[in-house]
Amino acid sequence: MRQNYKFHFTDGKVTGRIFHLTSYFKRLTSSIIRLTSKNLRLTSNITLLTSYSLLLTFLLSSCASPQKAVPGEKELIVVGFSQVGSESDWRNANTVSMEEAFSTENGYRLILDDAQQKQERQITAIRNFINQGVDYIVLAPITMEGWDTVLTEAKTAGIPVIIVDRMIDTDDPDLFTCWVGSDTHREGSTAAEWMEKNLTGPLNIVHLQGNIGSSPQVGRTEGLDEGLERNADWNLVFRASGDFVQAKGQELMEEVLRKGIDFNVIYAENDNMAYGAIDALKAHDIVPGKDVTIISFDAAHDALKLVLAGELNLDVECNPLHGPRVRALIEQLHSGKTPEKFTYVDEVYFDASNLTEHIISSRGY
Ligand code: GYE
Repeated sequence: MRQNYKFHFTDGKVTGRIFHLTSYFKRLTSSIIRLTSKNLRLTSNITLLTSYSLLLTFLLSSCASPQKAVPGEKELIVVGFSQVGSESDWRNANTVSMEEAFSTENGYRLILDDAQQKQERQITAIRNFINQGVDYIVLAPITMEGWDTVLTEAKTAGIPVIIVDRMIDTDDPDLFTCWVGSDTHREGSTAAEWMEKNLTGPLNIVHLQGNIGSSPQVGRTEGLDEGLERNADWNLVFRASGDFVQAKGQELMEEVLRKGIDFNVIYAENDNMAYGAIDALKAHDIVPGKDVTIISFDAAHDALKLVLAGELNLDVECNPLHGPRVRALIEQLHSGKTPEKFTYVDEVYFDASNLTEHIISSRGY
């Protein structure tokens, strides 16, 4: 098109043949035509320039953000996941599950942020996800309180938020789209009911708590507290937080032993703190599972082996394999459906009466 214009209007013969007028008019006409011709050339040059810059912009943008799909390629769904940290085996299994579920092969780009056990870092991570314009935000909240401001920002930006694993406490349920995780209060009640059925009092209980204010800590502590209320011969002899961390569980148990506290039950709010407590007991020639009843939560492979070995008496399941569950929720949202607001994972418990090698090897964590 551009070349045709050029040819037509710069051809003097065409101009001469059309206009047989006085020389004045001829000059006037040819000036007009020259002007028109210049304009058209200018226009065509602008068109050329625009095309070049469009091409350049396209090339530059495809270099700067390789994650963007090229025409014909399926666009990746971008998910920003704010993870609590790596405090336990449970947490690490959870991270792997999320990474596997949100792989590139599955059509996702996962931006994983490890908050290293700090709520401020989770809040910063969420703000970064908002600035990056991710498609979905997934949050495993370290504690229950303190999310309203940042989740309002996500809502204003129109980004759906899926809460996973732990629960948040908010007056506005519209601040998140949906939640999936465990009923940790139920887990605590399961443990307390098991103690009522299987142990004879008096019970002197050492209670190792998870990080204070997290929903698994709150739920599992409530379950025990209700058991304490129901049973006059249960005594709480020590209670402190080991933040779900093995080394801290061990330190707390050493403190109990150093102080000479009399106890016959350890209620550890996760497997890693139970491992730490068991190490401390063994170092003092106390036989775990026999001299002391040990109760734990999570039911990871290593802990279940301890149940089979008789060193751990009860392990209440808490399933960390949330990746496929969160992905299923996002798939529903992506196809315009409204998922259930709350999805609770079914969980069981393991003790010497129901556990086998086969069960351990068939489990995914
Ligand atoms: O029990 C513990 C982890 O939030 C349910 O966090 C999870 C808990 C789990 O560190 O091991």
